[in-house]
Amino acid sequence: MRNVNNDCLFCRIVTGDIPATVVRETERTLAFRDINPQAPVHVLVIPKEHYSDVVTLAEGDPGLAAEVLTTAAVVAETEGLLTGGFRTIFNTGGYGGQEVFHVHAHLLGGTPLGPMVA
Ligand code: D5M
Repeated sequence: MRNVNNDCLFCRIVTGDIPATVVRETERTLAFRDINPQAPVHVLVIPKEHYSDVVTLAEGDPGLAAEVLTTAAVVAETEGLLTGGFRTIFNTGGYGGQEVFHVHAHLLGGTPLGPMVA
């Protein structure tokens, strides 16, 4: 596999070195529950390859960026979020509040989330 960073927490989840509650796996993506959920459903969707953020992913492999979104959409359906709606967020960089520098989509739902606030 290209682009693996052994110092990266989420790369180590992909390899199985660190456990996670996986809800969906495809050839190139992984979806697992956030360890610190901010909503009744809080799933992180990542590409298995290491890209630090959504910008490097979109530039480096736009097809893989689309696969991350497709996996998020399928998980939204399997988690029962399509009726009520849900939120998908990519935190990017310091001002964006990104703490883990392996790109991940937050998929949040299961309750009314209200308007976005900074
Ligand atoms: O979000 C990083 C997210 O990663 C944050 O919501 C906690 C979550 N996290 C951190 N460690 C783990 C493990 N081991 N399993 C599952 N979820 C985890 P950010 O957008 O970078 O601020």
